Amino acid sequence: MTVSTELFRELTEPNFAALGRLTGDPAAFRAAPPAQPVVFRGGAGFTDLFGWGALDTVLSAGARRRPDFRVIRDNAQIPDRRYTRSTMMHPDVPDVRKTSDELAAGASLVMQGLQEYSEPIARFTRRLAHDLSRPVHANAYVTPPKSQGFKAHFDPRDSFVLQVEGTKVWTLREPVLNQPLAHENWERLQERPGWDTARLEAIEPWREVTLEPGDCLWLPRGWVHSACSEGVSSLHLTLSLTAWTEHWAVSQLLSRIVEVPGRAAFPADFVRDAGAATAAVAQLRSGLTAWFEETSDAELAGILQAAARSEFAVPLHQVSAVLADDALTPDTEFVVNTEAVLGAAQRGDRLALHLADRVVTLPAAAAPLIADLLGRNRFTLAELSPSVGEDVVRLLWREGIVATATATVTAVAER
Ligand SMILES: O=C(O)CCC(=O)C(=O)O
Repeated sequence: MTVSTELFRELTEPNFAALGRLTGDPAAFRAAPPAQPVVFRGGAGFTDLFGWGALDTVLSAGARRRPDFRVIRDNAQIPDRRYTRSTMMHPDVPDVRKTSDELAAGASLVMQGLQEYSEPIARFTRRLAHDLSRPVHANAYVTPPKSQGFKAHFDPRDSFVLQVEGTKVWTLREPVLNQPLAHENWERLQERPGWDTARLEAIEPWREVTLEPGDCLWLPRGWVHSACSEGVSSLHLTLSLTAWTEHWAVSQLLSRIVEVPGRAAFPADFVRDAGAATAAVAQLRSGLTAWFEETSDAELAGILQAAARSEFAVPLHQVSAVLADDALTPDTEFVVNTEAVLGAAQRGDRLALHLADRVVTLPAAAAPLIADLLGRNRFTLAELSPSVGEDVVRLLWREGIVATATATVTAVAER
């Protein structure tokens, strides 16, 4: 069986479950993300993702360790010992009492990489990543009243800022470095001779915006920003997106291809002798040019697609998919993690589903069934057509493409 283009589209098409919550027109946004900051207002709020209660839980009983969290004051990181304590297991868990004291004195708390340890955020960021075909990283920023954590700076990633609690006034300035690359991180640039952080504060603001709970600010990479809380404490989430830059593509190609010119050593003379260095570079250039000419576009594209997929978060697997295998009944409810499938291709009579961490293959004839399942939010075995083998559902369950509908999974999946 040949899988049709239409079926391939159905297997991988974004359903905009997450991007639709953040922006007005997710399809238009995906096709052409705005080049300037935009505020999307009037959402139903984000406390289902992370709020004061979730913060308390991860800080006090979440077994988090540095650098999952850090405390900032006046643009500088406070030494760890002022807000951490030791346990029998770890030397660097949050000391909630000390952290609270620092916050009361005007410091800000940043929870980093929440997509790794908060289930609602893990699910939402995976969906957003699928909607945009870009991996998503999540931080939470907690700021006491009338305070500011960071001075004006910019980030090398496009971000969504989700105001969860309180209000925050954002001062936005036009980029000083156009479309910064991942390594052109502001904290690193600060260390460059001649780089003056204060000059960012001196730039005339482009706009000042106040974010209220439920508002979402789109902040393209490079835009200079700083934010100040108002009369009450503020909690916001920043979801930042990987940029698939040409710079990224070139470095991936060079690092992933074994046949790329590069095994030969440069002559040691190149360090002190400009002529030897120039000759070595000429040889490298001709090797690289020949290599690029000999390698097909499709081959290079395949390498880049695989490289990109490996940067996405792996599907949220349920260990019960293996341990509770026998407990499956016709009425067991499953939710569908459409976002687990990042790509699909046909290989002979097999259908290959590309996940972040592996490729799952099924008979190509199963493509319509898989497309049908991925189009659902939830299902029970009893609802599926008798032609659907239970073994296929079990395989998808083990791979994290479907999950049994526990209370948390259901609550998040249905928003
Ligand atoms: O809240 C702040 O001080 C700055 C937050 C920030 O830079 C961000 O969310 O990207």
